[in-house]
Parts: sequence; C-alpha cells; structure tokens
Amino acid sequence: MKIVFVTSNKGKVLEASEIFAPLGHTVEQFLDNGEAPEFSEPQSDGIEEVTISKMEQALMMLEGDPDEETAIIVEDAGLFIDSLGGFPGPYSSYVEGKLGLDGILKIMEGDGNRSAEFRAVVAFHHLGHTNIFRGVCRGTIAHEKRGRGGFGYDPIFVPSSSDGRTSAEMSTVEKSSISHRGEALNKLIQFLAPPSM
Ligand code: ITT
Repeated sequence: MKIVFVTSNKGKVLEASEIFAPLGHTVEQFLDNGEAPEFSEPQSDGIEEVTISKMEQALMMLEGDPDEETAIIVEDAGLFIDSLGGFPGPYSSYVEGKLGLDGILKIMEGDGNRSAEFRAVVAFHHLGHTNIFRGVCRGTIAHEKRGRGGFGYDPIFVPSSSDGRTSAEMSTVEKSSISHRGEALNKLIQFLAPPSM
C-alpha cells in the first residue's frame, strides 16, 4: 500500500516510513506543486478536532478518494506539560515557533515538577473510511537541550522509559519504539493486519 502523509513535517514522514517499511508499505509526503499545503487549524483545545479537520481539508484538496492501493494519513501532536496545566498542548507548533525550546526551558526554570507527555492523534483514510488512532508518551522536560536527532521538542524531552537520553539522542527506530507517534502508528498496523489467533 502507498500511504500519503499530509504534513509539512518531514521528520514525521521519516518516522512513519521506518515504521511501515518492514510491512512493505511506502510512505510519502503529500505535495501540491512541490509544496506541502497549508491547512487552517480550528481554534480548538483538542488535537483530535484538529486532526479530523485536517483530514477533511486534505480529502477536499484531493477531490475524492484515491485508488484502493493508496491511503491517506494526517496527524496532530502536542506536548502537554503537567506543571503548566497542559501548555503548550494544541498550541505546541505555535509556541515552538514563538518561544522556541529555550523559551520553554526558561518558563520552567526552577520548576521541580518536570513531568510532561506527548500525545498524537493519527487519522487514516482508506476506501472511503477514516479511522482514528491515539498514542501517548510520558516523560520529563530536561534541564537543557541535548541531541541532534528527531525534530521539534525532542532535544528537551526525556521519555519515561529512556535511560536518561532525550528523544533527540536516540535513533529514529529507538524513538519510535516508545514515542506517541510510534504507539498510534503501531495501533494502525494492528488494525491493518491483526495478529492471527
Ligand atoms: P503538521 O501539522 O504539518 O503535520 P507540525 O510539525 O506542525 O506538522 P504538529 O502540529 O503535529 O506538527 O506538532 C505540534 C508541535 O509539536 C510542533 O512544534 C512539532 O515540532 C512538535 N512535535 C510533534 N511531534 C513531535 C515529536 O515526535 N517530537 C518532538 N516534537 C514534536
């Protein structure tokens, strides 16, 4: 199957490609005239609503269903920091652009509770149906940026099951084995090919 990932984020495409490759599925980024299309994001507190809205916009742009060998994925993710009441959450993209990782570290200076979680909601559209898959990765916010891998907030996020490294200090395969996106996409894989009893 060819999976078309509607996203502006090449890091997401790379992670999904590595997850689906062993199953023989290819993942490619959706481009319109060589550019990732921009979608309006509803003013909403929920990443689920944003995901569903992005899928509706993507289907309108594609003008109908693709052939049976092709599926469409959109995903919305966010970083929810406990001591900030879940901020930046659905505003993670905006906050990364405006405050950056240094801004988040500054806001959290002296904050003893560094617990946080990443959440991902993936919408998968195939043969006229859309299904939703969710993933969560608990962790903590590091005291400084570490690592060059991954993207976004990875240099300041230490997953709970990590040995202390940030996600940016892990290989893509290792990050995906514990990440919010990895969990959501693995649920999708189970949906596509449930294990035989
Ligand atoms: P699209 O919406 O076009 O898919 P995006 O990068 O804006 O791309 P999101 O809205 O889902 O993606 O992401 C919200 C923010 O969270 C954004 O700043 C991302 O860089 C960040 N983010 C998402 N997943 C992440 C991950 O696995 N590791 C680190 N940061 C992540």
